[in-house]
Amino acid sequence: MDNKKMEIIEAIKKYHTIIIHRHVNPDPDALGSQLGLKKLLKHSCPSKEVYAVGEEVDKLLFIGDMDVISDNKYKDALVIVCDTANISRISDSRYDHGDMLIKIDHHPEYEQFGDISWVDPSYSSASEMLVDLFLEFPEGFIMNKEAAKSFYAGILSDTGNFTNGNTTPRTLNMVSHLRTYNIQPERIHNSLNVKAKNASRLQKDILMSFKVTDKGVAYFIITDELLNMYGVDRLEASNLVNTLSSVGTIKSGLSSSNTLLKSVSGYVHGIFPSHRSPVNSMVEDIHWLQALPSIPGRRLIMLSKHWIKSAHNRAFMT
Ligand SMILES: [Mn+2]
Repeated sequence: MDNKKMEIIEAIKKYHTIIIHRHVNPDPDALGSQLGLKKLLKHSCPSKEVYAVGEEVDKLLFIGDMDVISDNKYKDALVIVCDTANISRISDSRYDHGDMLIKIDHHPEYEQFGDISWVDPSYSSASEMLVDLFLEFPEGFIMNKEAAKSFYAGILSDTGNFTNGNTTPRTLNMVSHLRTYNIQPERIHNSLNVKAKNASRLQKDILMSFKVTDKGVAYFIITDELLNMYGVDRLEASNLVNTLSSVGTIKSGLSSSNTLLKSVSGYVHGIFPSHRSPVNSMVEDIHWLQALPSIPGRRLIMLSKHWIKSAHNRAFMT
């Protein structure tokens, strides 16, 4: 039995008030892990006070909404931060006002924080970590349909609908378990993948105008001007990140890839699937694209340079 998992379970059992945070600009895994955890704990331990805090994203409200809580709730509380590699990206700065802090994350360790830190990049998503955690402790923790839906949304999104290389047999086992709660995968998929009219038009522009480097990397730069022109916001644009993933004829061998660059909101996913290393030093300038070694199948969308810069300033990639 993994010690960290045991320590986390003990802490959850011990505290009456549990406040769950995740990263700013939340994606479906940030919200899915945060809200899945909240729903599972509320279902399993109804006497506990469990809260999820942070900004809300209209498009992802189907996963659940946030709690607005006063500062004094943090007194003697356990705070759990999901899916967040570094402190500056935690949504709601009160994360350190509790009595104990736990980090649960699947990104490569960038900044250690928390009294307990469970970081394991072998998981596809923070949602998968939590499903795995509670499956190991069935005596105190019970999944329900609502929690399963949240976790499913997180896993679906972070695995690119189970097409990325981070989809392991364990991932599918977790999903298989979640499916027994009568969730409706098609509804979750549709909710995650619905695109507004303007985003669809931008996507068409990407497909018509993407460029390819001499290393065989397909990319497209979305500038702020382009966003304004199409009337698309950053979150909507971030959902287009897989647009070039089906471009298979740029160079032979491209079809085997699962790599992509997701730079909106400071994310870069899976550029180096074998190392999973942070690429912070590489995003200073657009020219790094030219310097990338030729890895069969790499494709990416680059989004506004401004975001790449801010990702660099945060000096970490997820
Ligand atoms: Mn994640």
